[in-house]
Amino acid sequence: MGTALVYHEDMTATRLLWDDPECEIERPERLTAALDRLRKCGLEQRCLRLSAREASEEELGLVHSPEYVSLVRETQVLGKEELQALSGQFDAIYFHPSTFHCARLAVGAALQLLDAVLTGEVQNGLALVRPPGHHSQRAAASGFCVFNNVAIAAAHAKQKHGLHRILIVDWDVHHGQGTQYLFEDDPSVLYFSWHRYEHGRFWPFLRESDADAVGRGQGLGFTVNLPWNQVGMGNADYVAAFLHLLLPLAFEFDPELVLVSAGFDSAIGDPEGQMQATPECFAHLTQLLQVLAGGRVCAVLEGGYHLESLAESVCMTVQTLLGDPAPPLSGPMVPCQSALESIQSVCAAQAPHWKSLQLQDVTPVQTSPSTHSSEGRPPPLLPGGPVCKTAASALSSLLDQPCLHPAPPVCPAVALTAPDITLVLPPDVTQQEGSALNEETEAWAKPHESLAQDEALTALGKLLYLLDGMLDGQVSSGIVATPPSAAAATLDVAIQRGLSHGAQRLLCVALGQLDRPPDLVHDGRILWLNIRGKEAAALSMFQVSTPLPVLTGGFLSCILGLVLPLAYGFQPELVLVALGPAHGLQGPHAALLTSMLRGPAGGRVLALLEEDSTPQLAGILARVLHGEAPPSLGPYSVASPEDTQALRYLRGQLEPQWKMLQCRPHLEA
Ligand code: Q9C
Ligand code: ZN
Repeated sequence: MGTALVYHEDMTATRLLWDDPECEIERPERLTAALDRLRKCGLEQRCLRLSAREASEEELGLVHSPEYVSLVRETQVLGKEELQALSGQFDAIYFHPSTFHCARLAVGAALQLLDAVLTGEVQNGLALVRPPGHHSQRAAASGFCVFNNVAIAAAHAKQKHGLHRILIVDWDVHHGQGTQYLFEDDPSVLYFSWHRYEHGRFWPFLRESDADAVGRGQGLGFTVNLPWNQVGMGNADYVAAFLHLLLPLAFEFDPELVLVSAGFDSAIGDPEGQMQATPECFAHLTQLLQVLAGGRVCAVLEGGYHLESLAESVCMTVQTLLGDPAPPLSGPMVPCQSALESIQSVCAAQAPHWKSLQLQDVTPVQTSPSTHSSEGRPPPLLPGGPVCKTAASALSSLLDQPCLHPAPPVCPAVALTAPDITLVLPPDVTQQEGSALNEETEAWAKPHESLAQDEALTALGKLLYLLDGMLDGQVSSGIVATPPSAAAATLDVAIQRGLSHGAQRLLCVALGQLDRPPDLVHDGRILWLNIRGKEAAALSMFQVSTPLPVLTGGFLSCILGLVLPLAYGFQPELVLVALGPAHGLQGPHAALLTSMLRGPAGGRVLALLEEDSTPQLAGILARVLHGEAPPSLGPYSVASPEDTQALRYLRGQLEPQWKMLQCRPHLEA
């Protein structure tokens, strides 16, 4: 359905006219660097370009006082001295004669994006704006922000489009206190922000940025603050926060729209944030949000002051909005202790307000000192220390390449044997697909009785063809339908073929009656996860089985609390999702699982389903593999005690090996 990119060149006009070390980082080049990179990577050309309009004063009045709007309007005619004097009345603010015009364009850009998404003109989009917005309050500018772009967009979505549930995700490294104040008693806006906090010693130095600020009155539980108490938070910490905290809440909230306060000062290299997350991490954060609200995601730029890091992170975000799979994450996927302490303190503060968090045990895990010493990475060091040097060199090697992920992406392919399913197939795959049914296929089929039938052999030929395409990088993902009797054998061949092709890590998610092939190697190259095992069991760290959870809540906590942490920790080259006999999954659930498994595998997901599956199921899987949003699961229902018990048991068993499962810190015994 498309991705909008909203921009206007005039937003480069506002700039600092005097000496102020605190404000000089917010400069026009931020926008031009981001836009240039989008062009060079061919991403801008793939978007629907919208030219930003100015917001009306009525629209500004949705969240700002008339007196404040007048004050900003009047800055247009002030001289430099007067501008400087007025700026001094606010915290970290500069005004320029063009500020009012730019700030109205910034709001207008957010509104245009929102309207394009909510009228169905596009699926999602990004507004590239200056000045940023999330520190701006009803009657005050703050932290480079003049009008609160995202807050006005949320108010407009409620007022003009009649929306009832809006999720704001603020991944900027600063606390968007302005947005928090504007919605703190409003249960129709769930505001989530993570931010550098350092126990209150980082700007804006507010007590109400801490985890125990959860909203007021009707809005209790609809403000979610995740304070980072150390610098150096990285990919594992950000992904863990999404899996264990934000996404459970977000699914329970069931938003109609996701607004992102998309600041990239939380990325590696940024002088303000001092964090370590690489640009690819923003592709993953975006992809994780796209499973909400039917994929209606509007991202609006906030901070981001390292031009290269900012530009690359913006590209990652746009590329993912366009539906391309997120590139694999680099670095060890082990959240640090400080991050886990923060996540756990938010869970404790929010648990009274959210059923989805009550599943989590809030007491820290006891471990022996010996296991503890071997885990995790060294604690982040202070600015100027070795960690920063590492970050800087990692960043420069990362950014040496002018364009990391050129468009267009590799296409997904679909090979279905069922004739009544009409889907668009990449022509090169469909035409050659017959040739895969050759002696090699027969050789692979030979050991399996169930593959002797013509039908099964045809399906196997298609599977081998797709699998080779995926392993060679010509095809990103695929679907194969097999006769029900041949599902297990086909899966077995797929695994063997993957291994013989040299795959080092293969994740196999088997739903329904599919047993782990008996002759499979136990050397860590295969992570076997059976959902619908008879009971929860971890036979080894590479062989896990869990019952199929019954309700939506149980299914979600299984995906977010088990499947994805394992998958992100394993970092597979390829994921096989097999919907075997009696898998019992409904379309939306299967689509969600398949869609989310694209993340940890760089998009390389091969789905196997049974030939007698409905065309709807095959169609829905083909669409999510192509990057479309899965359909909404609808209202949240809580997990059953049995499902919660199974999940807790498996987590307890597997946490020592798979650190992404952790959502609480480990205490020294
Ligand atoms: N060194 C945004 O990112 N200065 N605003 C903090 C700490 C203010 C950031 C000084 C930072 C404002 C939108
Ligand atoms: Zn910021």
